[in-house]
Amino acid sequence: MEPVLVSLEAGVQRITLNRPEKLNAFNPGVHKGLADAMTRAESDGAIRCLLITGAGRGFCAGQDLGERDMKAAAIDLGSGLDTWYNPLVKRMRALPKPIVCAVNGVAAGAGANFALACDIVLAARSASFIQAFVKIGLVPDCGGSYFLPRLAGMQRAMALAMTGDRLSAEDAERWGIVWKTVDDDKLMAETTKLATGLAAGPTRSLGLIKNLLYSSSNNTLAAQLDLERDTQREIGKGEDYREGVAAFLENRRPEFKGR
Ligand code: T3D
Repeated sequence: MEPVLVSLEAGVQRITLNRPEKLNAFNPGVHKGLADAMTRAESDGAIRCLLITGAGRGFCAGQDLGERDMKAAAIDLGSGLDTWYNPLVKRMRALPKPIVCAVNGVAAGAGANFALACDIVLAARSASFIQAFVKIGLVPDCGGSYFLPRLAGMQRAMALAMTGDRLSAEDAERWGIVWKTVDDDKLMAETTKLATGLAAGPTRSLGLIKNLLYSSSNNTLAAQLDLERDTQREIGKGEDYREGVAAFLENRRPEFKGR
């Protein structure tokens, strides 16, 4: 069974974590499948949006805890982060295309933070988020210590990380950790609709919106205003801007080409 399923339809590259019997925990096969999917998303102009989800009842239970040699004299967890998790998160954030996530079930440890690395996150009502690291004597990774305080605020982030308590999808929505909670049986239809709409959108604008918003975390207002100006100057030279204005003036739907 392929550990990651990848398909392309209507400009949406769907990436499904596919180890349902292990709640889609990360192992080398999953990492390799994700890295390959990212390489394709980076280079293939036909891909204009990514949709990430999990097979079965879980989204992703984080690192496969059966994969480490716990009898080894020294275990270097940093090398797995250097090789797989950190490049993945950096590539997701740098990809100039939207990444939508459908959290279909429990998301724990690196699995929870992998979801938070996506640009727009929808969750099934029955899904939940667990910063499970502390339960096994570790600390949040896969970007969790960066995303959580920014999304939920320091107090909530600290409590989630220190207790490892389970957060329901509805509370995650209330706290701003996910965009929307939807009924389980509507999750895929709703996420696919969103992703398909984004894939038909002005892809360059969407990529630059992503860059602008993520850059704002580290910018002063003055620097951000400059970045907005430079970005608007650049995107204003594109075909999609002309098409958008023409469609408005002609009272029709725009046909964006992503250029
Ligand atoms: O090593 C490094 O590289 C360091 C990096 C670490 C990053 C991390 O992600 S650390 C955190 C790792 N994840 C966890 O600690 C979560 C472990 N899992 C759980 O706590 C629970 O499974 C859940 C709360 C997520 C779900 O509970 P529940 O009751 O719904 O399901 P379950 O029965 O526990 O799990 C179902 C099966 O999946 C079960 O297998 P079995 O008994 O049916 O054969 C279980 O062992 C397996 N499974 C779940 N999580 C993992 C896993 N197998 C391996 N690794 C897992 N992380």
